[in-house]
Amino acid sequence: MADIAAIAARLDEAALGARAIVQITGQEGELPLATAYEIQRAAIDRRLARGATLVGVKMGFTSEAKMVQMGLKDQIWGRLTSDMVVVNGAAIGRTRFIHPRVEPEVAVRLKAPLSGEVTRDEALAAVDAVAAALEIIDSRYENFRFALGDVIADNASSSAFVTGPWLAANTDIADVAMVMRVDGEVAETGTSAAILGDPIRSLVAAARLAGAAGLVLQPGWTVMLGGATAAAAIGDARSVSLDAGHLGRVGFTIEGGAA
Ligand code: OOG
Ligand code: MG
Repeated sequence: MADIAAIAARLDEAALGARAIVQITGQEGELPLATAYEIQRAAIDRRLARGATLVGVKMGFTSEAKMVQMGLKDQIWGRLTSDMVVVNGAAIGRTRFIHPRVEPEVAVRLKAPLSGEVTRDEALAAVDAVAAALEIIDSRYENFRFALGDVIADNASSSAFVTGPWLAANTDIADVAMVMRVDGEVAETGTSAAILGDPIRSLVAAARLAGAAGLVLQPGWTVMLGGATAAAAIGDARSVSLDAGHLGRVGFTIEGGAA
């Protein structure tokens, strides 16, 4: 039986100190997925106890490119907290990360609660606004290596996120061309259609998966629908930007650390 509180504390401290830990699977045997989600919640609860608030959820492994890159196929989800928010165009410190990677995504903001089995139309009706977004993932495990239970416990590797300008809910997000640049060089190109063939399906999945864990997606929350392409390593880069056609631009700069 895994010690949920102890593992949650280890993951929380790894994130706080930007220091990698060895993966849980192997050390403590297989991590059942339900236990992994309990660890995730316990680790995030520690953050909430320090004053952060829940601001949404993120989906993971919703595109083929991400499944292939990480060798895992099941959709996962994690929690977004207020201390993960990066303002579009802002500078972030390199030292808060271990080995950060960045992904081009689409985000939605909700105007109504959403939970459990919902139809595509019900999900759409709960959307207040849409935006292009970047997620910074930073696995707390050494070498960015993990089994499914590990990455779920580690809040689906999420570390920070940036949303571009919020646009009307009826803005087309189904097939938006995306060009992500790291230090001005094209790192990944793709389309939002890579997100489950239709990004709104990812919102339907978020309502179902979070609902199964007893979490109701709340009005005002952001839902990150998942990377449209493989993630790109940030390394010593100083800037990341995403051009997402009619969804506009989103980006951030990185300061401090090795360069
Ligand atoms: C897990 C997070 C996956 C996505 O957008 O697919 C994810 C990872 O790759 O470390 O955020
Ligand atoms: Mg992601």
